[in-house]
Amino acid sequence: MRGVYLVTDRDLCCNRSLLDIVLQAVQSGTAYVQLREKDLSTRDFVEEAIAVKKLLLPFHVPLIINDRIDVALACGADGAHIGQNDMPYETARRLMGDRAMIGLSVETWADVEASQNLDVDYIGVSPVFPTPTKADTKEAWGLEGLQKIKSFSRHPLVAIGGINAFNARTVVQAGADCLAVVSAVCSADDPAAAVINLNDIINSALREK
Ligand code: TZP
Ligand code: MG
Repeated sequence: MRGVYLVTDRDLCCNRSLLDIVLQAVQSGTAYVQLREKDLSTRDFVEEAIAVKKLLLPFHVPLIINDRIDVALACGADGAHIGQNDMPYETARRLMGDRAMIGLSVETWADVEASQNLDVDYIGVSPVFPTPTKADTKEAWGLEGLQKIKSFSRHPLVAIGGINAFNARTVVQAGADCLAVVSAVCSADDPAAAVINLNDIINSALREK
């Protein structure tokens, strides 16, 4: 895994259409899109997910659904992202099949250790920095925590939480394979330019490694 991983938040799109932000993001090189809806009805979530899947298809960008395996199956998503209180990994894998991409958030060292016994496709290091976007996070890992996970984990690392163009370079240097962002793209004046800039930072940090 590598690149910009967009996690959506309709409330942070500054009254712009979520689909339009996603389109701009993938046109500018976003590698993964995670649809994250905490308040939509199941019907509206499925409808939106089908529309986003259709939008992503020509770009070959995988669609990952947050929390909801039922929605992921209903829209033909490429994967799902689960947290520690969501459906257990084994159940999600059984329902979604071997080819699905399944990511798991790790919030504590015990989570990191437990994840090594699971064939997840990546772990989401959550949160790297404190962020106003998600209220109920545990203590931030910081760059030191991220480094420690990198040296221990067999899984690719998707870093999330407070990541932006100012700190992206240090997050890649600390071991993130992929940078997951919400506000840095959803709330950007120019979401397309934000993605291009983040990709430039990621690529130059990786070249120096
Ligand atoms: N999970 C951990 S932090 C977070 C999620 C969904 C929100 C990250 O948002 P932002 O705006 O990129 O800090
Ligand atoms: Mg969750």
